[in-house]
Amino acid sequence: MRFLTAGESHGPALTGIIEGIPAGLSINENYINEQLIRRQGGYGRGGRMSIEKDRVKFLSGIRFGKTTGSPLTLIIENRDWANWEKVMSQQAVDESHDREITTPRPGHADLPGGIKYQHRDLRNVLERASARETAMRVAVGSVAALFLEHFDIKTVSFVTAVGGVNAANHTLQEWNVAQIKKARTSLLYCLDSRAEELMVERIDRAKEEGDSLGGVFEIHVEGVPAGLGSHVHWDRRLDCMLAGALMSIPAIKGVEIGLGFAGAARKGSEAHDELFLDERGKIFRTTNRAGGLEGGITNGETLVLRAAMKPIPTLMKPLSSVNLATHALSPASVERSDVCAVPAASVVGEAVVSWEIARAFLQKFSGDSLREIEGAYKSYQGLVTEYLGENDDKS
Ligand code: EPS
Repeated sequence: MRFLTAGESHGPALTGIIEGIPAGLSINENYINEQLIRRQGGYGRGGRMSIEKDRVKFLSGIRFGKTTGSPLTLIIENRDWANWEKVMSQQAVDESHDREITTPRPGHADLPGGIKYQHRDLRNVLERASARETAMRVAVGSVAALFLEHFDIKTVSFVTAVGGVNAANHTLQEWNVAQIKKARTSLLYCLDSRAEELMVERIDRAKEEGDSLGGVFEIHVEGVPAGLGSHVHWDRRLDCMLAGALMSIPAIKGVEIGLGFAGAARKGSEAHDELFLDERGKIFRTTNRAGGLEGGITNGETLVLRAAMKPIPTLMKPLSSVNLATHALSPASVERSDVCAVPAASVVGEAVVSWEIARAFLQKFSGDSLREIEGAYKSYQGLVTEYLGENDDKS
Protein backbone atom coordinates (compact mmCIF):
# COMPACT_ATOMS: atom_id res chain seq x y z
CA MET A 1 0.00 0.00 0.00
CA ARG A 2 1.43 3.36 -0.95
CA PHE A 3 0.30 6.91 -1.59
CA LEU A 4 1.43 10.14 -3.18
CA THR A 5 0.17 13.66 -2.61
CA ALA A 6 0.49 16.73 -4.83
CA GLY A 7 -0.66 20.31 -4.67
CA GLU A 8 0.36 23.76 -3.51
CA SER A 9 -1.14 25.64 -0.57
CA HIS A 10 -2.69 28.29 -2.86
CA GLY A 11 -3.00 26.18 -5.99
CA PRO A 12 -6.33 24.90 -7.31
CA ALA A 13 -6.42 21.69 -5.26
CA LEU A 14 -4.63 19.01 -3.30
CA THR A 15 -4.54 15.58 -4.89
CA GLY A 16 -3.78 12.14 -3.47
CA ILE A 17 -3.41 8.74 -5.08
CA ILE A 18 -3.65 5.59 -2.97
CA GLU A 19 -2.61 2.27 -4.39
CA GLY A 20 -3.09 -1.08 -2.68
CA ILE A 21 -6.37 -0.62 -0.79
CA PRO A 22 -8.14 -3.98 -1.11
CA ALA A 23 -11.44 -4.39 -2.93
CA GLY A 24 -14.68 -4.39 -0.98
CA LEU A 25 -13.99 -1.69 1.63
CA SER A 26 -16.96 0.62 2.26
CA ILE A 27 -15.89 4.23 1.89
CA ASN A 28 -17.87 6.59 4.05
CA GLU A 29 -17.13 10.06 2.69
CA ASN A 30 -18.82 11.67 5.68
CA TYR A 31 -16.34 10.02 8.01
CA ILE A 32 -13.42 11.39 5.97
CA ASN A 33 -14.98 14.86 5.83
CA GLU A 34 -15.48 14.86 9.60
CA GLN A 35 -11.75 14.27 10.03
CA LEU A 36 -11.02 17.11 7.60
CA ILE A 37 -13.25 19.40 9.65
CA ARG A 38 -11.43 18.34 12.83
CA ARG A 39 -8.10 19.17 11.17
CA GLN A 40 -9.37 22.64 10.35
CA GLY A 41 -10.38 23.23 13.95
CA GLY A 42 -8.71 23.93 17.28
CA TYR A 43 -8.25 27.24 19.05
CA GLY A 44 -5.41 29.33 17.63
CA ARG A 45 -5.97 28.74 13.92
CA GLY A 46 -5.57 31.63 11.49
CA GLY A 47 -7.68 33.30 8.79
CA ARG A 48 -7.24 30.62 6.14
CA MET A 49 -9.51 28.21 7.96
CA SER A 50 -12.48 30.55 7.65
CA ILE A 51 -11.98 30.50 3.86
CA GLU A 52 -11.63 26.75 3.41
CA LYS A 53 -14.36 24.13 3.80
CA ASP A 54 -12.28 21.02 3.19
CA ARG A 55 -14.23 18.19 1.56
CA VAL A 56 -12.86 15.14 -0.20
CA LYS A 57 -13.94 14.12 -3.69
CA PHE A 58 -13.02 10.73 -5.14
CA LEU A 59 -12.18 10.57 -8.84
CA SER A 60 -11.45 6.86 -9.09
CA GLY A 61 -11.34 3.49 -7.34
CA ILE A 62 -14.86 3.42 -5.85
CA ARG A 63 -18.09 1.99 -7.23
CA PHE A 64 -21.42 1.87 -5.39
CA GLY A 65 -19.72 2.98 -2.17
CA LYS A 66 -17.03 0.30 -2.14
CA THR A 67 -13.41 0.14 -3.27
CA THR A 68 -12.76 -1.87 -6.43
CA GLY A 69 -9.06 -2.53 -5.78
CA SER A 70 -8.03 0.06 -8.38
CA PRO A 71 -6.06 3.15 -7.31
CA LEU A 72 -8.10 5.77 -5.47
CA THR A 73 -7.73 9.37 -6.56
CA LEU A 74 -8.70 11.98 -3.97
CA ILE A 75 -9.14 15.71 -4.45
CA ILE A 76 -9.58 18.54 -1.96
CA GLU A 77 -10.23 21.89 -3.54
CA ASN A 78 -8.53 25.04 -2.25
CA ARG A 79 -11.24 27.65 -2.09
CA ASP A 80 -8.56 30.30 -1.59
CA TRP A 81 -7.28 29.57 -5.13
CA ALA A 82 -9.78 32.10 -6.42
CA ASN A 83 -7.78 34.81 -4.59
CA TRP A 84 -4.41 33.53 -5.81
CA GLU A 85 -4.96 32.71 -9.47
CA LYS A 86 -2.59 35.45 -10.63
CA VAL A 87 0.10 34.96 -8.00
CA MET A 88 0.03 31.20 -8.56
CA SER A 89 -0.54 31.33 -12.31
CA GLN A 90 0.78 28.22 -14.03
CA GLN A 91 1.43 29.94 -17.37
CA ALA A 92 0.92 33.69 -17.81
CA VAL A 93 3.33 35.75 -15.70
CA ASP A 94 1.54 38.34 -13.64
CA GLU A 95 3.80 41.41 -13.83
CA SER A 96 1.76 43.27 -11.25
CA HIS A 97 2.22 40.72 -8.54
CA ASP A 98 4.24 42.06 -5.66
CA ARG A 99 4.29 38.97 -3.56
CA GLU A 100 7.80 37.73 -4.30
CA ILE A 101 9.32 36.45 -1.08
CA THR A 102 13.04 36.93 -0.58
CA THR A 103 13.42 37.08 3.22
CA PRO A 104 13.32 33.55 4.65
CA ARG A 105 11.56 32.76 7.92
CA PRO A 106 13.97 31.07 10.36
CA GLY A 107 12.61 27.60 11.09
CA HIS A 108 10.73 27.30 7.80
CA ALA A 109 11.80 25.42 4.67
CA ASP A 110 12.25 28.81 2.93
CA LEU A 111 16.05 29.11 3.01
CA PRO A 112 17.22 25.48 2.67
CA GLY A 113 14.51 24.87 0.06
CA GLY A 114 15.56 27.98 -1.88
CA ILE A 115 19.23 26.94 -1.84
CA LYS A 116 18.41 23.37 -2.85
CA TYR A 117 16.00 24.17 -5.69
CA GLN A 118 17.67 27.46 -6.67
CA HIS A 119 14.51 29.50 -6.26
CA ARG A 120 14.89 33.27 -5.87
CA ASP A 121 11.16 33.61 -5.09
CA LEU A 122 10.77 31.57 -1.92
CA ARG A 123 7.05 31.20 -2.61
CA ASN A 124 8.05 28.29 -4.84
CA VAL A 125 9.24 26.53 -1.67
CA LEU A 126 6.67 27.58 0.89
CA GLU A 127 3.69 26.72 -1.27
CA ARG A 128 4.57 23.04 -1.07
CA ALA A 129 6.20 23.12 2.39
CA SER A 130 2.96 24.55 3.83
CA ALA A 131 1.03 22.39 6.25
CA ARG A 132 -1.91 22.77 3.89
CA GLU A 133 -0.66 19.48 2.39
CA THR A 134 -1.65 17.73 5.60
CA ALA A 135 -5.32 18.09 4.61
CA MET A 136 -4.69 15.43 1.96
CA ARG A 137 -2.76 13.32 4.44
CA VAL A 138 -5.78 13.35 6.72
CA ALA A 139 -8.01 12.22 3.85
CA VAL A 140 -5.59 9.43 2.89
CA GLY A 141 -5.11 8.37 6.53
CA SER A 142 -8.88 8.36 7.02
CA VAL A 143 -9.22 5.75 4.26
CA ALA A 144 -6.67 3.66 6.20
CA ALA A 145 -8.65 4.32 9.42
CA LEU A 146 -11.82 3.02 7.73
CA PHE A 147 -9.92 -0.14 6.81
CA LEU A 148 -8.70 -0.53 10.40
CA GLU A 149 -12.18 0.12 11.85
CA HIS A 150 -13.35 -2.88 9.85
CA PHE A 151 -11.00 -4.95 12.03
CA ASP A 152 -11.95 -3.09 15.25
CA ILE A 153 -8.71 -1.14 15.39
CA LYS A 154 -9.24 2.48 16.46
CA THR A 155 -6.85 5.42 16.45
CA VAL A 156 -7.48 8.50 18.60
CA SER A 157 -5.48 11.53 19.71
CA PHE A 158 -5.53 14.36 22.20
CA VAL A 159 -3.38 17.38 23.04
CA THR A 160 -1.25 17.07 26.18
CA ALA A 161 0.69 20.36 26.13
CA VAL A 162 0.58 23.81 24.55
CA GLY A 163 3.14 26.58 25.05
CA GLY A 164 4.66 24.89 28.11
CA VAL A 165 1.32 24.19 29.87
CA ASN A 166 0.98 20.46 30.51
CA ALA A 167 -2.28 18.55 30.90
CA ALA A 168 -2.50 16.29 33.97
CA ASN A 169 -1.20 12.75 33.61
CA HIS A 170 -3.54 9.87 33.02
CA THR A 171 -3.61 6.09 32.99
CA LEU A 172 -4.76 3.95 30.10
CA GLN A 173 -7.52 2.55 32.30
CA GLU A 174 -8.93 6.05 32.82
CA TRP A 175 -8.56 7.15 29.24
CA ASN A 176 -9.70 4.55 26.77
CA VAL A 177 -10.73 5.33 23.19
CA ALA A 178 -14.28 6.32 24.16
CA GLN A 179 -13.00 8.72 26.84
CA ILE A 180 -10.37 10.20 24.55
CA LYS A 181 -12.96 10.92 21.85
CA LYS A 182 -14.52 13.42 24.27
CA ALA A 183 -11.45 15.62 23.69
CA ARG A 184 -12.79 16.32 20.21
CA THR A 185 -15.41 18.71 21.53
CA SER A 186 -12.99 20.84 23.52
CA LEU A 187 -11.30 23.99 22.22
CA LEU A 188 -7.85 22.45 22.07
CA TYR A 189 -8.76 18.74 21.85
CA CYS A 190 -7.46 18.41 25.40
CA LEU A 191 -8.86 16.21 28.17
CA ASP A 192 -7.82 18.44 31.09
CA SER A 193 -10.16 21.44 31.07
CA ARG A 194 -8.21 23.37 33.73
CA ALA A 195 -4.94 23.09 31.83
CA GLU A 196 -6.81 23.95 28.65
CA GLU A 197 -7.94 27.28 30.09
CA LEU A 198 -4.31 28.18 30.72
CA MET A 199 -3.35 27.01 27.23
CA VAL A 200 -6.00 29.27 25.71
CA GLU A 201 -4.66 32.21 27.74
CA ARG A 202 -1.15 31.50 26.47
CA ILE A 203 -2.41 31.40 22.89
CA ASP A 204 -4.22 34.73 23.35
CA ARG A 205 -1.08 36.28 24.79
CA ALA A 206 1.11 34.88 22.02
CA LYS A 207 -1.29 36.31 19.45
CA GLU A 208 -1.13 39.75 21.06
CA GLU A 209 2.64 39.54 21.04
CA GLY A 210 2.85 38.47 17.39
CA ASP A 211 4.23 35.11 18.47
CA SER A 212 3.36 31.44 17.96
CA LEU A 213 3.20 28.34 20.20
CA GLY A 214 3.95 24.63 19.88
CA GLY A 215 2.99 21.69 22.03
CA VAL A 216 2.62 17.96 22.36
CA PHE A 217 -0.09 15.50 21.32
CA GLU A 218 -0.60 11.86 22.15
CA ILE A 219 -1.97 9.07 19.97
CA HIS A 220 -3.49 5.78 21.12
CA VAL A 221 -4.31 2.86 18.87
CA GLU A 222 -6.61 0.29 20.44
CA GLY A 223 -7.27 -3.23 19.15
CA VAL A 224 -3.95 -3.77 17.36
CA PRO A 225 -3.09 -7.48 17.22
CA ALA A 226 0.25 -8.75 18.51
CA GLY A 227 2.68 -9.42 15.68
CA LEU A 228 2.68 -6.35 13.38
CA GLY A 229 6.20 -5.20 12.43
CA SER A 230 9.26 -7.35 12.97
CA HIS A 231 12.51 -7.59 14.94
CA VAL A 232 14.35 -9.31 12.09
CA HIS A 233 15.39 -6.26 10.12
CA TRP A 234 15.76 -2.54 10.91
CA ASP A 235 13.30 -1.28 8.35
CA ARG A 236 10.64 -3.73 9.46
CA ARG A 237 10.62 -2.48 13.05
CA LEU A 238 7.23 -0.81 13.38
CA ASP A 239 8.58 1.80 15.85
CA CYS A 240 10.81 3.03 13.01
CA MET A 241 7.92 3.39 10.58
CA LEU A 242 5.66 5.10 13.13
CA ALA A 243 8.32 7.55 14.29
CA GLY A 244 9.15 8.35 10.66
CA ALA A 245 5.51 8.90 9.81
CA LEU A 246 5.02 11.31 12.73
CA MET A 247 8.27 13.13 11.96
CA SER A 248 7.04 13.66 8.40
CA ILE A 249 4.36 16.06 9.68
CA PRO A 250 5.59 19.67 9.31
CA ALA A 251 6.96 21.16 12.56
CA ILE A 252 7.26 17.84 14.41
CA LYS A 253 10.63 17.74 16.16
CA GLY A 254 10.33 14.80 18.54
CA VAL A 255 8.51 11.49 18.89
CA GLU A 256 8.13 9.23 21.92
CA ILE A 257 6.76 5.71 22.21
CA GLY A 258 5.44 4.57 25.59
CA LEU A 259 7.61 6.00 28.38
CA GLY A 260 9.81 7.59 25.71
CA PHE A 261 12.49 9.92 27.10
CA ALA A 262 11.22 9.44 30.68
CA GLY A 263 12.19 5.76 30.43
CA ALA A 264 15.86 6.70 30.07
CA ALA A 265 15.92 7.88 33.71
CA ARG A 266 14.33 4.73 35.12
CA LYS A 267 15.86 1.49 36.35
CA GLY A 268 15.17 -1.59 34.26
CA SER A 269 12.94 -2.93 37.01
CA GLU A 270 10.73 0.16 36.62
CA ALA A 271 10.83 0.51 32.86
CA HIS A 272 9.24 -2.71 31.59
CA ASP A 273 5.85 -4.38 31.72
CA GLU A 274 5.83 -7.59 33.76
CA LEU A 275 3.70 -10.53 32.76
CA PHE A 276 1.17 -12.11 35.11
CA LEU A 277 -1.42 -14.88 34.90
CA ASP A 278 -5.05 -14.44 35.86
CA GLU A 279 -7.09 -17.17 37.53
CA ARG A 280 -8.09 -18.55 34.11
CA GLY A 281 -4.48 -18.81 32.99
CA LYS A 282 -4.64 -15.77 30.73
CA ILE A 283 -1.47 -13.69 30.46
CA PHE A 284 -1.89 -10.03 31.42
CA ARG A 285 0.15 -6.93 32.27
CA THR A 286 -0.66 -4.11 34.65
CA THR A 287 1.45 -1.48 32.87
CA ASN A 288 2.09 -0.40 29.28
CA ARG A 289 5.40 1.41 29.54
CA ALA A 290 6.51 -0.01 26.19
CA GLY A 291 3.60 1.73 24.49
CA GLY A 292 2.50 -1.51 22.84
CA LEU A 293 5.77 -2.18 21.01
CA GLU A 294 8.55 -4.57 21.99
CA GLY A 295 11.42 -5.40 19.62
CA GLY A 296 9.73 -3.43 16.85
CA ILE A 297 6.65 -5.70 17.04
CA THR A 298 3.23 -4.90 18.42
CA ASN A 299 2.59 -6.89 21.61
CA GLY A 300 -1.20 -6.66 21.68
CA GLU A 301 -1.35 -3.70 24.10
CA THR A 302 -2.64 -0.26 23.13
CA LEU A 303 -0.09 1.71 21.09
CA VAL A 304 0.90 4.94 22.81
CA LEU A 305 2.85 7.59 20.89
CA ARG A 306 3.57 11.26 21.49
CA ALA A 307 4.85 13.94 19.14
CA ALA A 308 6.32 17.36 19.94
CA MET A 309 5.46 20.23 17.60
CA LYS A 310 7.66 23.31 17.50
CA PRO A 311 5.99 26.74 17.28
CA ILE A 312 5.03 27.66 13.70
CA PRO A 313 7.89 29.72 12.19
CA THR A 314 5.70 32.47 10.73
CA LEU A 315 5.72 35.25 13.33
CA MET A 316 3.68 38.43 13.03
CA LYS A 317 6.56 40.03 14.98
CA PRO A 318 9.22 38.56 12.72
CA LEU A 319 12.66 37.29 13.68
CA SER A 320 15.82 38.68 12.17
CA SER A 321 16.60 37.40 8.70
CA VAL A 322 18.48 38.42 5.56
CA ASN A 323 16.87 39.68 2.38
CA LEU A 324 18.46 37.43 -0.23
CA ALA A 325 17.72 39.95 -3.03
CA THR A 326 19.47 42.92 -1.38
CA HIS A 327 21.74 41.00 0.99
CA ALA A 328 20.69 43.32 3.82
CA LEU A 329 19.54 42.41 7.31
CA SER A 330 15.76 42.44 7.33
CA PRO A 331 12.86 41.09 9.40
CA ALA A 332 11.65 37.69 8.13
CA SER A 333 8.71 37.69 5.74
CA VAL A 334 5.23 37.68 7.24
CA GLU A 335 2.49 35.47 5.83
CA ARG A 336 -0.98 34.82 7.14
CA SER A 337 -0.59 31.90 9.56
CA ASP A 338 -1.78 30.19 12.74
CA VAL A 339 -0.76 31.09 16.29
CA CYS A 340 -1.05 27.45 17.35
CA ALA A 341 -1.88 24.40 15.24
CA VAL A 342 -1.19 21.60 17.75
CA PRO A 343 -4.83 20.36 17.74
CA ALA A 344 -4.74 20.20 13.93
CA ALA A 345 -1.42 18.35 14.05
CA SER A 346 -2.94 15.79 16.43
CA VAL A 347 -5.55 14.93 13.78
CA VAL A 348 -2.79 14.63 11.17
CA GLY A 349 -0.90 12.41 13.61
CA GLU A 350 -3.88 10.09 13.89
CA ALA A 351 -4.02 9.88 10.09
CA VAL A 352 -0.36 9.05 9.53
CA VAL A 353 -0.34 6.50 12.34
CA SER A 354 -3.51 4.85 10.95
CA TRP A 355 -1.80 4.64 7.58
CA GLU A 356 1.30 2.91 9.01
CA ILE A 357 -0.75 0.45 11.06
CA ALA A 358 -2.93 -0.39 8.07
CA ARG A 359 0.18 -0.88 5.96
CA ALA A 360 1.76 -3.21 8.53
CA PHE A 361 -1.57 -5.06 8.87
CA LEU A 362 -1.77 -5.55 5.11
CA GLN A 363 1.82 -6.72 4.97
CA LYS A 364 0.98 -9.45 7.45
CA PHE A 365 -2.53 -10.31 6.26
CA SER A 366 -2.14 -9.47 2.61
CA GLY A 367 -4.88 -9.95 0.06
CA ASP A 368 -6.61 -8.23 -2.81
CA SER A 369 -10.09 -8.33 -1.32
CA LEU A 370 -11.37 -7.59 2.16
CA ARG A 371 -12.75 -11.14 2.37
CA GLU A 372 -9.36 -12.66 1.69
CA ILE A 373 -7.79 -10.49 4.41
CA GLU A 374 -10.57 -11.32 6.88
CA GLY A 375 -9.83 -15.01 6.37
CA ALA A 376 -6.08 -14.57 6.94
CA TYR A 377 -6.69 -12.44 10.05
CA LYS A 378 -9.16 -14.88 11.58
CA SER A 379 -6.87 -17.82 11.08
CA TYR A 380 -3.96 -15.89 12.66
CA GLN A 381 -6.12 -14.91 15.64
CA GLY A 382 -6.81 -18.59 16.17
CA LEU A 383 -3.07 -19.33 16.10
CA VAL A 384 -2.38 -16.59 18.66
CA THR A 385 -5.05 -17.90 21.03
CA GLU A 386 -3.60 -21.38 20.68
CA TYR A 387 -0.03 -20.14 21.17
CA LEU A 388 -0.95 -18.32 24.38
CA GLY A 389 -2.80 -21.37 25.63
CA GLU A 390 -5.96 -19.33 26.01
CA ASN A 391 -8.13 -22.18 24.79
CA ASP A 392 -7.48 -24.18 27.92
CA ASP A 393 -10.04 -23.63 30.63
CA LYS A 394 -7.82 -23.57 33.71
CA SER A 395 -10.48 -22.31 36.12
C1 EPS B 1 -2.72 25.57 6.56
C2 EPS B 1 -2.87 26.51 5.63
C3 EPS B 1 -2.02 27.68 5.61
C4 EPS B 1 -1.60 28.07 7.03
C5 EPS B 1 -0.93 26.92 7.74
C6 EPS B 1 -1.68 25.64 7.63
O1 EPS B 1 -2.78 28.67 5.03
P1 EPS B 1 -2.25 30.14 4.63
O2 EPS B 1 -0.75 29.99 4.47
O3 EPS B 1 -2.96 30.46 3.36
O4 EPS B 1 -2.66 31.00 5.76
O5 EPS B 1 -2.74 28.42 7.80
O6 EPS B 1 0.33 26.68 7.20
C7 EPS B 1 1.40 27.06 7.94
C8 EPS B 1 1.34 27.50 9.14
C9 EPS B 1 2.68 26.91 7.31
O7 EPS B 1 3.71 27.24 7.94
O8 EPS B 1 2.72 26.50 6.19
C10 EPS B 1 -3.59 24.38 6.63
O9 EPS B 1 -4.46 24.16 5.77
O10 EPS B 1 -3.43 23.63 7.60
